This record gives sequence, C-alpha cells and structure tokens, in this order.
Amino acid sequence: MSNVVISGTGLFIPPHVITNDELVAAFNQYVDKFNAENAAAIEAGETEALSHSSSEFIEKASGIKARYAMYKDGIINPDIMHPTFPMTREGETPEIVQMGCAAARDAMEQAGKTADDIDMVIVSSTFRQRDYPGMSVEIQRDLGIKGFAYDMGIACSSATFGMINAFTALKAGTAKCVLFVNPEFTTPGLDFKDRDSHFIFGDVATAAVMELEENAKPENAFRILNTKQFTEFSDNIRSDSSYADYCFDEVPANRYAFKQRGRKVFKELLPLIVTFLGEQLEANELSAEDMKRMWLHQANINMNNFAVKKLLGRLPTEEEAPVVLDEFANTASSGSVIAFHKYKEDFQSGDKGIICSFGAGYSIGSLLVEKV
Ligand code: CO8
Repeated sequence: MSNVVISGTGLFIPPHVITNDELVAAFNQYVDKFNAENAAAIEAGETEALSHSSSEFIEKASGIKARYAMYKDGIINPDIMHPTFPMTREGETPEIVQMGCAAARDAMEQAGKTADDIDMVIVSSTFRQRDYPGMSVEIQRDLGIKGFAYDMGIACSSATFGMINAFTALKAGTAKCVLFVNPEFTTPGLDFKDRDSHFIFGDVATAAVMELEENAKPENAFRILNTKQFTEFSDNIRSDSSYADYCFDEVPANRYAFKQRGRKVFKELLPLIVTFLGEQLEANELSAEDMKRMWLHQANINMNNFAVKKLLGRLPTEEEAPVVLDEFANTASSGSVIAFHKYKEDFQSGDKGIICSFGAGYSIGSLLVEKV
C-alpha cells in the first residue's frame, strides 16, 4: 500500500503581537478600577477584591512571553477586555476562513500543489464562527478546490486528529490529495478578566498538504510511519457555551470562556502522555533517542520538559523539543504543527520525529514521521 506523506506545511501569523507586559498592564488597570468601584462592598466582605496579574508569574508558570492576535485594541483596553471586530454578515468572510486560506496557500506553495491537485479539504479547529454551512466548504470555494470538504474538531487535538483523518482517507483511497487546514481564532474564547487564564492563548492558523508519496515532491515530504489517538473524558478544561443559550433565562457572562483546573490538568495529563508516547515508540520498535525531534503541543514549557525528561531520562535540547509557545502562547491545537512547520528543514532522509498534541477532552494525538 502506498505511503502517505505530509508534503508541505503552512503558517498564518496574525497582524498583532501582545506582550505579557501589555496584557498585564491592561489587566491590572481593570483590577484597580474594579476594586475602587467596589471598595465599599469589598470592605464589607460582600465582594472579593481582585488581585494583580504579573508577567513574571506568566513566564515562569507557562513559558509564554507573547501571543499574536487578530484584533488587539479591545483586549488591551481595560474598559473593554475582549477583541472587538465587526460581526460577519451574509456574504462576508469570517476571520477563521481568511486565516485558514492564508495558511493553506502557504502549505500548497511549499508542496508545489494547485487547487486542481486537491480533492478533499479538512478544516479541524477548536472553534467554528458559525454552525453551518461549514468553514471548510467556504475555504474550499475560496481556494477553487473541487471534491469535498468537512469541518471537525476536538479542541487541543484538533490538528493532529485532523491530520490523522487525512492520513486515513488517503490510505482508504477516499482522497488523492488532502488539504488540512487548522485556523485557531482563540482570543474571542478567552475571558481576559480572568487572572488564571487571561494570558494563555493566541491566534494562529496552520495547514498541511497530505498525499500519496509517489505523487509528492520529496524536498519537504515527511512519510507518516504511524498514528495514534487517545481520549478520556474530563471536564477539567471546558467551555460551556451552546447554540441553545438563548433559550435560558440567565446565562453567566463568561459562560463562553475557556476554563480549566490547570494544576489538575497538569497532574492528570502528564502520566497519560508519557505512557501514550512510550507505548507508541515501543510498538514501532523505536525509542525516544531515535527521535531527532519531538514537535510537541505548546501549552506549558514545564509540562513538555517533564514529559520528555521521563522519556529520554534527561531534559531535551531546543533542537530535540523546540519551543514556540514563548512567541505564540498556547494556540489551542496548532502548537505542534507550528513547531513542525518552523523546525523541519534540517531533516535528512531517514531522520524521524513525532508530532504530538494533548489537552482538552482529554485527548492525545500523534503522528510518527520520517523524512523522505
Ligand atoms: N499572575 C500572578 N499570579 C497568578 C496568576 C497571574 N496571572 N494566576 C494565578 N496566579 C497565582 C495563583 O493565585 C496561585 O497563588 P497561591 O499559590 O497564592 O494560591 C499561584 O499563582 C499558583 O497558581 P496555579 O497553581 O494556578 O499556577 P500553576 O503553576 O499551576 O500554573 C498554569 C498555571 C500555567 C495554567 C498551569 O497550571 C498549566 O499550564 N497547566 C496545564 C494546562 C494545560 O496544559 N492545559 C491545556 C490547555 S487547553 C488547550 O491547549 C486547548 C483548549 C481549547 C482552547 C480554548 C481557547 C480559548
């Protein structure tokens, strides 16, 4: 049976950078204003005073130094504290589609493919900007691709699960050349007034062209040797918003927002990740030392270091487990694909690596790859 390869990857970087200092300055101004306006209630013990955030905490606890955003002004305005942008009306193109198309064009160029070569589009991401028609079908239309398209998503593992769906379709013969698109417009899904999470996410889009090895240009191609997926229900990372929210008399203001029990996630996910990767490598008669690189999910630098240390018996070098979350923050499911896109050019034929995501669900997905 033919091998499946990733023959090109693409990245769209949003226009605005927000540093920790800028984010924290806005947050702390918001806190001071809230505490001043509620001074009497705080004094009477009826309302809890809010605490300042700090850049030092953010960098030490997560490794994040900055993030990209599609819209910056509202996020760093202490009177607004969320992205502000025009509502998409009928006939207009939602941000997710614009972001996805930009990353897709980049991936198609790297793979040397035109719209005519592609017969399937998978858009896999945490959010959809409308329920239907599918973002994927709009991206398909805007890029001039025939065949068919569909949306899917499983939060943190949307990217790896989407690529694995593409792999499966190619193996099954359902498609000859798949465009995988992964736009993560996360900032509207974040409560920028919440000290525990206001710093975590950034916007980005990634994409990849996947096809049969015999049809691909070898220069940028990575053969997929093995895929593995795992899910186990946990609501420690959640958003509760629903299309049915308008049916309820009262909907909490931040019901849409990302919420997590970060410490619990850290403790519960880590052993699952270590076991998952250890078993995948063993099943393929490989060890962590055989991996030139691990392109890991980018949620927390301490978590990645801990996981790789368990596998390698020592901390990884920058080359072995590259970090992009310092620049991009957590980008929901895109982190491992950003890392793969940015850090794969030095691979020689036969070099191996692993693309792995983990997080909400819980979910873990990984692709073991080898340079063609
Ligand atoms: N500034 C200063 N201090 C703070 C801040 C802040 N911003 N926030 C918390 N603190 C304080 C706390 O109050 C606490 O104080 P005290 O000790 O006095 O109680 C202290 O700092 C320590 O707090 P934590 O225990 O919460 O801090 P941690 O060291 O655990 O770090 C992290 C918090 C960074 C959140 C960490 O727990 C973590 O990264 N955990 C793993 C999380 C993870 O991997 N999650 C998966 C992410 S989900 C995902 O990738 C996609 C989901 C879908 C996308 C949705 C897009 C919007």
